[in-house]
Amino acid sequence: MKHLEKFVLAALCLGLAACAPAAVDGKKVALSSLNAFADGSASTAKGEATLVAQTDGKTKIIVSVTGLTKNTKHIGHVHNGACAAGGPVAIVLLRLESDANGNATAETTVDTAKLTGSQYVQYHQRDVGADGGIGGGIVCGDIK
Ligand SMILES: [Cu+2]
Repeated sequence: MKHLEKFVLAALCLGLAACAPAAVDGKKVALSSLNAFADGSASTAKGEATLVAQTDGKTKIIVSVTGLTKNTKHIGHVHNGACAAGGPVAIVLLRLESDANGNATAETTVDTAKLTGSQYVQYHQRDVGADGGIGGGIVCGDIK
């Protein structure tokens, strides 16, 4: 019985794009500059997000960004939709904290089932402030 259940599950996974680990594992998302930094200057941030399947079935999203203002904090999300059109938050990512050279990395382990449909990775002008504001996006990439 156990074997049959496993076989059925495997067969279902082969037929469904939503069986996500195989679908997103190894995917690389190019992150391009978007809009302006919090000080109003044009964003020079760019980088990459890499999606890596974990042994527990979750997915690690590894974000690496250069060109940030030094020593700044930025909250990020996976949003539903596309960079060009925007869309609601699907997953909150760990913040980027830039070093003295404007480089930052962040690794967030997420529920793979939440990575579905048209989505994009975006980081914002600021960390979440006392007013809850985070500003517009400064770097963005569609997950394709
Ligand atoms: Cu966001």
